[in-house]
Amino acid sequence: MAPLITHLYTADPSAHVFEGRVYIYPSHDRETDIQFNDNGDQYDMADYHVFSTPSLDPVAPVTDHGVVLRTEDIPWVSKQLWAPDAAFKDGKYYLFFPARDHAGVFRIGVAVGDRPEGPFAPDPEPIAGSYSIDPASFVDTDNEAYLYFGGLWGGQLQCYQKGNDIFDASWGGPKEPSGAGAYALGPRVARLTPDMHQFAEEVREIEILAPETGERILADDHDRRFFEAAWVHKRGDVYYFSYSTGDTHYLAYATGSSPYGPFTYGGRILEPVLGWTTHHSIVEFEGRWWLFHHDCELSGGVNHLRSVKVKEIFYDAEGKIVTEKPE
Ligand code: FUB
Repeated sequence: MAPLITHLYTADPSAHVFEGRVYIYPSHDRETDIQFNDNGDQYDMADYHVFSTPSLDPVAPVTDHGVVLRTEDIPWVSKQLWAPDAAFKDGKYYLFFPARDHAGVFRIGVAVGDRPEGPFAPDPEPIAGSYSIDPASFVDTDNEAYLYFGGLWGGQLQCYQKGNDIFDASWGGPKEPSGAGAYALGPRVARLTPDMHQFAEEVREIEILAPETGERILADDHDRRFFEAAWVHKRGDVYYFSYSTGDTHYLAYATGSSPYGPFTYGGRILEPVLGWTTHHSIVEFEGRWWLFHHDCELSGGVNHLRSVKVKEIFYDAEGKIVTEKPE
């Protein structure tokens, strides 16, 4: 399967259907001299482009709407514009993005625009109480909006084990809980205020349960534990929470009956692609379901130079997602 975008490296695609077109909000990967490490310092992105296409079958030429936000536009950001997402609510478009602040701590920002392709004007401060990476917004059918986030290792989620507002720098770097009986850290969620600029409540930890025990997935269960790349979609009354397992390189999902979870592990969506990271979104377009993801084929396997792809996904009669192989 060919990459959707070949004139730039793009990753972490968040896809949404706005005004009858599919809009893609990816990270913009770039070359760097920074030494590769497990903290992800080589993912040194500095701006965002927005892309769109009117058709997925076949994929019509993808339009690059150009740069919509850059590091120097955002007063609180020092570096690393990582995986973004977008939302539409009450006539406005919102771009959510993680980045390191001037103390080197990841926070999540919001920018607002009148059009899906931007431009987006950022708030001067990050969302109060936000931390870690990979924001994913979800506007429910009742028009309530939620922001999911979190990522291990370089994403710093493990630094908040003592509380939402306590950053423990001793857990910085490629670390996470482990050992007999230790539970995996859960992704985070908070309902957003009606204007989408702040959290409307205390950030909550989401539980992802093992179906065979009904208990939280264990920290050492790296094939199934949450690592990063949260995404939520709803099919009928079922909420699907999907994510990357990080160092085991799967896209996995869990299901529940509330946007807050708990979610019960359901299986894999995509087997490992070429490249260390895997990150995705799932969107319904013209009655079919599509998985946007990335791999490193275009760069010949360079982990931080990724390219966005799309493939159709399918559900079985019980609503389980059929596992796909990379193409
Ligand atoms: O693109 C930078 C980081 O790599 C993202 O935030 C993670 O999800 C991983 O894809």
